[in-house]
Order: sequence, then structure tokens, then C-alpha cells
Amino acid sequence: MPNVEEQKPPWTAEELSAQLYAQKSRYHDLHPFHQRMNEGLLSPPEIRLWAANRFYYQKSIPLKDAAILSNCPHRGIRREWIDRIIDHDGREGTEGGIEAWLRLGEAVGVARAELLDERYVLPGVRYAVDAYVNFCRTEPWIIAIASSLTELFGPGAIKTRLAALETNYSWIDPAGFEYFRVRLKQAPRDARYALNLVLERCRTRSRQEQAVRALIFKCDLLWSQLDAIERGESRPVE
Ligand code: AHQ
Repeated sequence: MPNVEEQKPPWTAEELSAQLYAQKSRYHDLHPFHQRMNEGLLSPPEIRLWAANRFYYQKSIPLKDAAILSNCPHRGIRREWIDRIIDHDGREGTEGGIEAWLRLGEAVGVARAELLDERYVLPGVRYAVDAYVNFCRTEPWIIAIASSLTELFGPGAIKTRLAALETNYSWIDPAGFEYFRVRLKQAPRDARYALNLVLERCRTRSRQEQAVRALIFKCDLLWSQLDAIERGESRPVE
């Protein structure tokens, strides 16, 4: 006798898409730290701590995307997905997002060496980011791809943030925000490709619900990063 789980009919593509988009309410653009950022209320030390901790997230993105590649048996999908690694690591002639974030750090007053040696990375941020990389190493590749669908909500948030940063933080050289200008072009393309893959490949109800849970996991991960950044350093100073 099949259990109740197996009897639930799969969602249509429209229903699954709606279930995924419904997670927008969990997105970290609504976090008080981002709200204060957008209102121009963050101090230079708060901005610097955010830049240094987000750098740990940014430099980990290629690791999680390489984990997805290593688990994905489909050449055609790997040919598309590999661009995400190049977008961040760069290649001859294009610096990439990690270099752009190092420049953001310099623009807000955090030296490259201080970003690279992780001296300001908070335990809560390291924990969240490492959980994301490990999730992508251990979950089925299509479920790891589903966790990247926070980027359905990214462009709107980044557009608002970029305008707020340029308007409210005149002490920061606007050239330092180049990372976000480039992201506004890359994120919609990435999110569209990832959404289509999830809608095409998640055909059973249990797989579809697993994809939604993966997106919720990622929303919570981004939220907990900002919880740590907002709380700030609480370890005893060495
Ligand atoms: O700069 C960001 C980025 O490169 C990525 C990759 C993507 C993924 O594969 O999980 N997610 C993501 C995100 C970036 N920036 C965040 C921001 O708010 O600046 C948003 C974040 C995301 O929405 O997951």
C-alpha cells in the first residue's frame, strides 16, 4: 500500500514556480541590517564588517558551484553552469566578482589582505557559508541548484541597495560598487536558467517539496549571516 506521501500528485510547473516565488518573504533584503543599509543608517565600521564577511560568502560561491558541477552528470548543464565559476574567479582579461569584491573592500576601507586572511569573518557567517558549500557537495545536484534560486529575488534587492549605497554613503568611492552593477546583469540570467532546470527536472511531489525546502534553507542561511553581522564581533579580543 503506497504511503500518503507517494499518493500526493506532483505540482504543475506553474504551481511549483509559485511555491518557489512565495519564499520571497524570507529573503534577506527584508533583514533589519539591509533595511538600515538602504536607509543610509550604517556606520563605516558596520559597512566594513559586512564587506569583510560577505567576502567569505563570495569567495565560497565558486566552491559550491564546482560541487554542483562535480555531482551533475549532464554535459550540457555543466557547460552552462561552469560560467558561474568564471563569473566569480574571472579568467584572462576579465577580473571576476571576487576581484570586484576586493575592490569594494578597499573602497570601504578594508585592505585586500584583511579580506583574504578572513580576520573579520564571524563564527555565524563561517558556519552559514560552510553549510551552503557542504549542502551543495552532499545534496543531489538539482536540489543544490534549487538552493541558488534566492537569486530570483536578488536583482530587485541589489538594485535598491546599489541606489541607496550611491546616495547615502558619499564616503565610499562609487567605483567600489561595480560588483553590484555587474551582478544586475548576471543574476537574472542565472536565476532564469536555474528556475527552468528545477521546473523541468523536479517531477515528483517529493522532489518538488525538496526543492522548496532547499530554497528555504538558503533563505535562512542568508538571514543568519546578517544576524551575525548585525550582532557584530562578540569574541574576546586577542
Ligand atoms: O553576489 C551574489 C552571488 O554571486 C550569488 C550566487 C547565488 C547562488 O548561486 O547562490 N546567490 C548569490 C547572491 C549574491 N549576492 C547576494 C546579495 O544580496 O548581494 C544575494 C545572493 C543570493 O540571492 O543568493
